Amino acid sequence: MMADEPLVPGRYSDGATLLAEAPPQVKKPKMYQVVLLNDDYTPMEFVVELIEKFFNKTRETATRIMLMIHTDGKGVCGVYTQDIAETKASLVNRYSKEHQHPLLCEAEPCNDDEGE
Ligand code: TYC
Repeated sequence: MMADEPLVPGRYSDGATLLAEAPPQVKKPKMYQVVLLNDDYTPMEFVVELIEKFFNKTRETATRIMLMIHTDGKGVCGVYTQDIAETKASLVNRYSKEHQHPLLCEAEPCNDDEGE
């Protein structure tokens, strides 16, 4: 690299390449909400225990979420990064199947401009 060339990223006449500094990686990850869907068959007690077990909620919070799903059709049990949300949803679906309940769990992207 020649002394009188400005120190900017690019190719220099001597064949040297100066790379630009990477921009800081400070973007917030996109978040995903894990929702449970209502159905007519899964017992309320099973849903409450499942929410306590997989989403680390107290019995009171789990009961409130379960009743919200029961009346509104679905409800958010937790918000996580994509990997964790999708893993939780499949673990919950496997657990429900193992117990012969039709309960369905999904991971869906959060609305970005909510709560900002
Ligand atoms: N609707 C169910 C019942 O009356 C209870 C239930 C709640 C099922 C939440 C699923 O995600 C659910 N037994």
